[in-house]
Amino acid sequence: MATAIAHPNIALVKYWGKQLGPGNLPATPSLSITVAGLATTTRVEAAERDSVCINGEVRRDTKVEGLLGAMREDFDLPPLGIHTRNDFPTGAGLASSASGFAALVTAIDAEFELRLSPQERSAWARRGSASAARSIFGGFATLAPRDGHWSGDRLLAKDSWPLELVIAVTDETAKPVPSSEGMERSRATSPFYEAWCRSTEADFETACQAVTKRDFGLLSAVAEHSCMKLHALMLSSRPALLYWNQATIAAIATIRRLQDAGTSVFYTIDAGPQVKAVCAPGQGGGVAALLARSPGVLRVVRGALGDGARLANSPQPS
Ligand code: 2P0
Repeated sequence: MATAIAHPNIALVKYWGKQLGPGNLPATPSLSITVAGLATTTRVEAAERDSVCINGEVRRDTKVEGLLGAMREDFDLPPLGIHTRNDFPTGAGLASSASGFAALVTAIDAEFELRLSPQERSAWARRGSASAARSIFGGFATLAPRDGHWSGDRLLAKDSWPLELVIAVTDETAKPVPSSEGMERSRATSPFYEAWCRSTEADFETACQAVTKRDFGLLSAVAEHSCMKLHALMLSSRPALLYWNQATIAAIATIRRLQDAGTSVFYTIDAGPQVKAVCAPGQGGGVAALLARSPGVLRVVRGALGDGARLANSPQPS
């Protein structure tokens, strides 16, 4: 049996919306940071029938079933017993599906000696959950069209720009509307959807330049803009998607106060009420202390940039 570890990632230029047709292809390019400090560990083994056990609970998981069905068209895989554990809340806007599918594909690759390249593992992980394509890679990762097809790639190694992260957890329960359903709702109903897709391509180019140049001010501006546009898109869907709570808004205000005081920090928020503060190297301690006292914050989790998905006993992260 093979055991793999993967971390969630946090998008700084967001993915929200799929292309019509097969392959789970996003409608927009995205850029993320992979986050150490939160992890999914997944073990796979040949079994009598397929089964999925998440945090000790046996579940039916249609996304896992879809991925295994697609992989079996290309590879001779036996029925699989899949055991996965998250050391953070599942389905609460902390990207558990990203780390989950990155770990699952990495474990399957090792157990059945498929000899997939990181890009191939990323493409399979994308079939399970598009954001998972980015968690194959450590540091700064992208999922974007390249040479005529969609590809996950590493943009910059984690040690080249060791940003810090503080996650303000404001609600540990699972989100009311899953991301796949929410983004389809936005595609089908928001009058802003086309503008979102168009403008995200420009945001992606700007953010890639900001990361390459390690320009924190430019990255802050484009990442906060992408985040706010995502939530405007969600709010303009029918029925409206509102993932925030009062503590989310209070945490944004706390981060704005820090910015006004000269701290290099910006916020981003996904399909959930947690606020993620991205900090320049050395700024995480002060940001964590203030966010921990922000009204309604249950706890803060500090993180650094993490490695890509890898085997549990592998000394060399990919
Ligand atoms: C992202 N999110 O780029 C965006 C920002 C949430 C908000 O990717 O349908 O779980 O499995 O491909 O990847 C969440 O969506 O969706 C997500 P599927 P996924 O991180």
